[in-house]
Amino acid sequence: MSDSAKENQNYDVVIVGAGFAGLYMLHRMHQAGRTARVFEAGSGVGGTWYWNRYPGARCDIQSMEYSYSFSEELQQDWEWPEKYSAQPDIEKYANHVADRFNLRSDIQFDTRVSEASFDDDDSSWKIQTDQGDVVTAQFFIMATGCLSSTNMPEIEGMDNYTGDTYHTGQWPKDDVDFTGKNVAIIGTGSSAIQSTPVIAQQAESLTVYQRTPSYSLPSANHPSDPEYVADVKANYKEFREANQKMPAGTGAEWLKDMNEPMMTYSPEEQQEIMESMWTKGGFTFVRSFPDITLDYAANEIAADFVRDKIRGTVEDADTAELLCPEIVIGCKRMVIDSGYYESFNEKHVHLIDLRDNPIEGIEETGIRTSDGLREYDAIVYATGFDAMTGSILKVDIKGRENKSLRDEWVAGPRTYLGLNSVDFPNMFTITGPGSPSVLTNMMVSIEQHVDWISDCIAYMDEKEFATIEATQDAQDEWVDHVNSVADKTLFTDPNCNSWYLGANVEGKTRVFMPLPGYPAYKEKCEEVVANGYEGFNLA
Ligand code: N01
Repeated sequence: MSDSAKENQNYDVVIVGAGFAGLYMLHRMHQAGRTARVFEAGSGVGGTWYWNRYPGARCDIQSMEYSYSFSEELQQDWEWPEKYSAQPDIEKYANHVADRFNLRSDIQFDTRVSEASFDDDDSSWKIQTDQGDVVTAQFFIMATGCLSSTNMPEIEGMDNYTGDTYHTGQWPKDDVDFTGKNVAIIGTGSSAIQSTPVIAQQAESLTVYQRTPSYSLPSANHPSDPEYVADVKANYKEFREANQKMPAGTGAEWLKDMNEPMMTYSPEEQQEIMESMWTKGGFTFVRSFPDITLDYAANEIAADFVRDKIRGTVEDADTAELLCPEIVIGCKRMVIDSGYYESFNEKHVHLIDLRDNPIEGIEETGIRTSDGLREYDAIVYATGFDAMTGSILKVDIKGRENKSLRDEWVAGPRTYLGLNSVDFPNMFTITGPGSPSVLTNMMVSIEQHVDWISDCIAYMDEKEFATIEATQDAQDEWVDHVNSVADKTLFTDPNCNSWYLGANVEGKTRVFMPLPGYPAYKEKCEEVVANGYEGFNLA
């Protein structure tokens, strides 16, 4: 048992994770005068921004939006150096928040929650950690993040490799120096695309192993513009409110002049609009027209536009062609980059396309594909995450009558509002599957969920309810609702194996996990409360 381990300690609330969700949840519990304990596997706060410290890690939501709104003083005081924040600045912010709101003393670091079980007799949760803690709590809250359980592929022979091995999602805290090294990176999602140009600056050679090309959009990142920042800060409340009305809780500013569906414009006008959105940088491009992610014809025109940009950037025509994606644009999370395609114009950066030349195995010195062995000093796995459910199901969670959440979710997660599941009373998932979560600015969704849960706990206290639990009907209807909304989009295209669908993890059931459409979801949550927590049993 660790020095800090607790036995038989009882708390009002146990929170798993000290990322942005866990920190704000703890703050709300402090404000309400409740006892709370946070268990965090890392040695510091920040969650995904603690673990993903790979070279080039950067947020794809603008800094003025990717920050808490709950404290006017905090949002006025904090200065972001860049339009899109780099990982070190976001981690610094998380640490500032932890100190400013006196959160550290209730966070136990280097501690992973291993088991949690609901006791029907006294309506409480028993929580156990890998450090020997055994504590109880009335409420058990998973603030584990949507992208925190890394996905490490099983490739034959990988354990025999004698060089250095890294996963972007579990990057070491000590500086990694690739100077003079021959480096391989496996994967071409956001993490690989962000790290490629930065690793390429150091490494002797960098080889990118691509299985499915991604669509990447230029970030047009730049140092923060003081005039713009002053403007936002002068009207921060209105700025946040405007974003709350957006489908993804972000982008009110650049979408204020939203265009009509693509086909209402001439081909020349379509190109002009896309060019102007492309130049603005970031996700603006996918919002050039409201139907890009809804209509196959519009989608193909937008995809062609990006493919032409790739061909116009990458000098070697064969490499450019290999980098051009074929899938529906936007069915996987769009990537925002700073100089990814340009990297392939450097002589020491190479692309191996795995579609014609698959990996056969990893050997002591390198990676073997069908065309032979290439040797490396280091291999970087940028192979993503067991998203949305991975970290929740890593904990062995048992609800009423010893029912296992792993069993209940074997055919995909089943929740009501992404907040709670039948047979798991008083357990909440912050930005859980079935809520907009990863399809939004996460900060917006985190604050909305934490506020909802905090208000719910206060309500239960006031009315002297001991437990809250989704009803079977409400949960079944909600799961159907999430599926039917997703089916109206191109997210569920059968040729697209995204992590939204769990299709990137071998053996995981293919189900679309987040819910598109933040404002309608938020209204639904408010309506549920207004109707006395409709769809929940309060006992
Ligand atoms: O992971 P991914 P990620 N052999 O799953 C490949 C967020 N994020 O860490 O597509 C060979 O997107 C896999 O290939 P394929 C963001 O939401 C945000 O990059 O399955 N390749 C794919 O290319 C993002 O979407 C930020 O064919 C293998 C890659 O690995 C999410 O995190 C920054 C393989 C994994 O891509 C995940 O991004 C970074 C194998 N066996 C991340 N297994 C920002 O805020 C997997 N791959 C900007």
